[in-house]
Amino acid sequence: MTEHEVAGACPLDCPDGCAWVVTVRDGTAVKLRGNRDHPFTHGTLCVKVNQYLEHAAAPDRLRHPLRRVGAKGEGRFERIGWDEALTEIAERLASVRERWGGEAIWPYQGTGNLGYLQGLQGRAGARLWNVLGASRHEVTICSIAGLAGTRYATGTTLGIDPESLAESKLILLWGVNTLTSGHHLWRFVERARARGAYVVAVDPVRTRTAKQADEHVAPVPGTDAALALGLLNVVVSLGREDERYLAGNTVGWPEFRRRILEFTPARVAGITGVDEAQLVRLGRRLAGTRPTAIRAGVGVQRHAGGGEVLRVLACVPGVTGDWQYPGGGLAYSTDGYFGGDREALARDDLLEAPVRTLLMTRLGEGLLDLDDPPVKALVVYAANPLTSAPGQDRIRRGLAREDLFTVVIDLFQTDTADYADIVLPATMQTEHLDVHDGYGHLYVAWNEPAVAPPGECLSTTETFRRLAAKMGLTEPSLYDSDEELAKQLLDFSHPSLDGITLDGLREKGWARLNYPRSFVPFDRGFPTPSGKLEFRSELACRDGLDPLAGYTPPREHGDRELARRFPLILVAGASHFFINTVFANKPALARRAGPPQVVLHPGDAAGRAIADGQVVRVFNDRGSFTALALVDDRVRAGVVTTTKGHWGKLTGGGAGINATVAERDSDMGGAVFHDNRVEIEAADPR
Ligand SMILES: Nc1nc2c(c(=O)[nH]1)N[C@H]1C(S)=C(S)[C@@H](COP(=O)(O)OP(=O)(O)OC[C@H]3O[C@@H](n4cnc5c(=O)[nH]c(N)nc54)[C@H](O)[C@@H]3O)O[C@H]1N2
Ligand SMILES: Nc1nc2c(c(=O)[nH]1)N[C@H]1C(S)=C(S)[C@@H](COP(=O)(O)OP(=O)(O)OC[C@H]3O[C@@H](n4cnc5c(=O)[nH]c(N)nc54)[C@H](O)[C@@H]3O)O[C@H]1N2
Ligand code: SF4
Ligand SMILES: [Mo]
Repeated sequence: MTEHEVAGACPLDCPDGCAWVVTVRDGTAVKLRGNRDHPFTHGTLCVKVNQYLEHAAAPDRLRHPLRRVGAKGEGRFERIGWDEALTEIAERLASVRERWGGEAIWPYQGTGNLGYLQGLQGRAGARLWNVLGASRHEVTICSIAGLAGTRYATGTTLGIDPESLAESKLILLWGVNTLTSGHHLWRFVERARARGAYVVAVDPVRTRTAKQADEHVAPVPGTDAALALGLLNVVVSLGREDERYLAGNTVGWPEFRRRILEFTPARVAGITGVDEAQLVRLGRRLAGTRPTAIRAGVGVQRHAGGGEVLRVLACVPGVTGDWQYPGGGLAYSTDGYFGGDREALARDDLLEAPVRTLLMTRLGEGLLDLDDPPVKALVVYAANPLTSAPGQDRIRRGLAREDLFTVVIDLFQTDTADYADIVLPATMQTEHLDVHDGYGHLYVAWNEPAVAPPGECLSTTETFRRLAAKMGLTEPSLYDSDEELAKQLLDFSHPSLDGITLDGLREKGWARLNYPRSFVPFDRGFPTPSGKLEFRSELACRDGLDPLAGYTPPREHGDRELARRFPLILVAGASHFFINTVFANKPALARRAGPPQVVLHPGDAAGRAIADGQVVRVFNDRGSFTALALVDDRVRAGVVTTTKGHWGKLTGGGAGINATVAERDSDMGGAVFHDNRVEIEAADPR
């Protein structure tokens, strides 16, 4: 018997970017645990990834290429060889390109793997798509409105090191369900608490996280910017703005101050539904507590005014002066602290001419409404858009198009894969090489392959190398090995990698990026055009937005006619047991998650004669899905909640939450998952 340990990292779309250690016995991975030495992972993974090895060995794992034999969506496939599969894909892509041009190909990459080589961070496959002149795919599904919003204010998407929350005295967990969606941060929250910090959860739902906070503030969805301006109103009324910081470090304060004064506590209570006394109390706490940190999640920016929310939240520490203290400021994303050379991987210089950009959240539109050229070939990888993207009914119609050639590269036969012409089996993280950072911490990780892939699974890099060869492409960089790619990415001359070596990283599995332990990101100014925090932004003005940070109401919330027909606002965040749609087919986790549920306030349930545990239909003009009613006051009247992730084909009926979500952008792009009015009725008992 031989046994050894291999260092790796979790590839999933999670801020925690855990470093792990795999125990391999006689060529089989037998144990997976969090890396104990890693300051953020700290020896633990999560309820989902604790089952990763079982998931990798699951009987329903894709192990061979498949060709569809039934109708699109029916799910009937036959096994074929790699050579046959790649020959067919190469021929179809070539003929689409010849007849319609490269832009008729849509490479639709999702968030299933965040790796720089195999996944999203390095835009795996981009070299091939650039050589073919395919449409550019923009990943608008997750966080981009918030990233754009912070950028107008601070000039960057980077905020504070989340670990510095340990030094905070007031922590506002704003639209983030930390204990479910990235629980490793909680240790730092608890550390701050042990030193007297006060923790507030701002969420329309009393989540697992809100229950553990010292206080829960529950605004009506989409009204957070008004809430933040209301809190600042209290700060300013008390004269507790940091005048010295404002004078030296910000632009547009007099105008922003006037705007803040418009958001009186009484008015804000009316907009947000938050009790005026609670708002004033929290405003006073904010006025008197330094440092205050805001940890914002993606939930706050999935509304018509979502970008503005993050813009205002980035302005709050400018008014209080918190940006100058360790443990003060805003943490939204750390993506970008790692100075790896992404461009060296994606090689956009290989594009012969500019191409159009297609948005991940507009798949229905792309498949149904687009011409010049229409999308004729769709290559979906590490994505399950039929379940995860807005406008499910339209996506389904688009995927069913007989003239569309669809390839799905995945680990499992997902809802989306049922519509593929060819399905290709991908490797999982223990089976391929990769490099990772995290969007909730400042570490880089190396993932060494630990075991051989099952069946005929191939890594994403290898799949694209073989496809390029089949297509007879001569661009040499299409054939770079994984190790060469890793070296191109890891440009050790970048200051963030100072002191890190390839051998060191590979040996230990992770390294802290070269930033001090406790640091203030903008102590030498902000990377805005003015070099200061911009309450007023010329760039925003140029982009057709309000030059001044402010409040944009959610679109469906305020629509009276819509409110009459669809009185309930639906928010659907992370499930504790799945990550997006990953693990929803894992029996042990699916059992723990239970069937899709929708939580209604007792008043809303009574008014509709809906009992706890009853099967209900959730619907609007766009579509419907069924779920079990859970009657509970964790939501206020008028707000209902469910979780994302369930596969339609496993939970009956085929439809999910995104059947009700509009294919519409927020103010700064990205989906409006929670700006969604619905009605609920008891499902037909027959
Ligand atoms: N277990 C698990 N972990 C995950 C994921 C998962 O699916 N499951 N998904 C991963 C991914 S892809 C991401 S992007 C992150 C996301 O992690 P989070 O940022 O935590 O995102 P969500 O759970 O989508 O939403 C967070 C909270 O926002 C609330 N919310 C909705 N609308 C509003 C609003 O208008 N205002 C306020 N204040 N709150 C609002 C929701 O009720 C929810 O509790 O988590 C990652 N981690
Ligand atoms: N209603 C509603 N919808 C939402 C959200 C919400 O809050 N509410 N959240 C949104 C968010 S935050 C996100 S990020 C998106 C996610 O949407 P998507 O990016 O479509 O992610 P998933 O649906 O999880 O699909 C990921 C797929 O990748 C596969 N996979 C994993 N690793 C690999 C690999 O190495 N190679 C290949 N080829 N495949 C792999 C998995 O098996 C899975 O099928 O969903 C969004 N959808
Ligand atoms: S999903 Fe998140 S918490 Fe779980 S192992 Fe992966 S990075 Fe860690
Ligand atoms: Mo996400």
